[in-house]
Amino acid sequence: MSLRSTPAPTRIIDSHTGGEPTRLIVSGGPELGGGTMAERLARFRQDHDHWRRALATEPRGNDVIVGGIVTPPVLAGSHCGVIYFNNVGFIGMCGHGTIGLMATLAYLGRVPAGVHAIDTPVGTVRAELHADGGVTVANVPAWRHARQVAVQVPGHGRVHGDVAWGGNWFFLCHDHGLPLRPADIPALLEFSGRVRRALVAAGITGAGGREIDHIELLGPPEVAGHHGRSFVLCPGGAYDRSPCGTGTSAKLACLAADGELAPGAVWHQESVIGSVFAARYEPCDASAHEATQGHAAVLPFIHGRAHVTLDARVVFDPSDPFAWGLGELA
Ligand code: PYC
Repeated sequence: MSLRSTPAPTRIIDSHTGGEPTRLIVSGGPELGGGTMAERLARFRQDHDHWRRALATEPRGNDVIVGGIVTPPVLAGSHCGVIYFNNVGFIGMCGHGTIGLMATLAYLGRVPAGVHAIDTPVGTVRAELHADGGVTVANVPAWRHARQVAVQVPGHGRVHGDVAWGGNWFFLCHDHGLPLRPADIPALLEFSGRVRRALVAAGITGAGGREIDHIELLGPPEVAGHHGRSFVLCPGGAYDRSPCGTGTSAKLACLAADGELAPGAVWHQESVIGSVFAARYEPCDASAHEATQGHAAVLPFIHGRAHVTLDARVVFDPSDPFAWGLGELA
């Protein structure tokens, strides 16, 4: 175990989007340098992972938090960049986190209402801050990679799911047979964990062999007028309290591919705790189709609302053996 020197003052702002927390470093934090967002992410992962552990693992953080660092923009015209992380690593995009980012930037007085471009390691997204505090994220293009892939889940039997990209890789499963209610969350965590391990064991991946690190169980909505409900298992073993922005984007791609939702039609997606995103899509142009290896892609729009819950300075006590997270001991 090594105690690190005390870093420059670091300010974090927490928010939640439909119950799912986001913790953003808005000043201080690791120095990631310039280059593309992918290069900054590589530097973060290689040289500054202790910052991720300090903020997103115990004792300061927990398994549910999605952390992020706000960086200078890469593209001319973008407002900023952001790199998202969690208790086990980094994620490409985060829909609820980007809604939280806009609420945080508004709280700081850094953005007026309007559309702002945000650079991420998987592409530039556009987030519109509305006058009422709501946010609509125009995500990276989403597409379905494979339809109704069968996987044998130990202790459960065979289930099927679509493999789709919505800024992260998802396995979207309907025929799980489980109710998606808060009382069932322990069983849903257990089952979705088994699905994830079964996909790895069966060698089922996203495009280019990328690991499918989010499992999305789908079912009917609880509220009249809504269209679907989901339970999403995140990479670190926690479930998403929000309907999951990237997961809803993946769902839109599947609906579009099956001809079950027209461009512009609104889909209300409930989370397992009942929070809601309003989602729609536009078809993507031909260049996006090339990037998706020939699969038709859609441009998802995810609307939700975040609330700031904490504005704090991070303290690193030099005598605290766990100042950089429990993982420092590993
Ligand atoms: O909203 O995209 C999302 C997300 C990913 C992981 C947790 N939330």
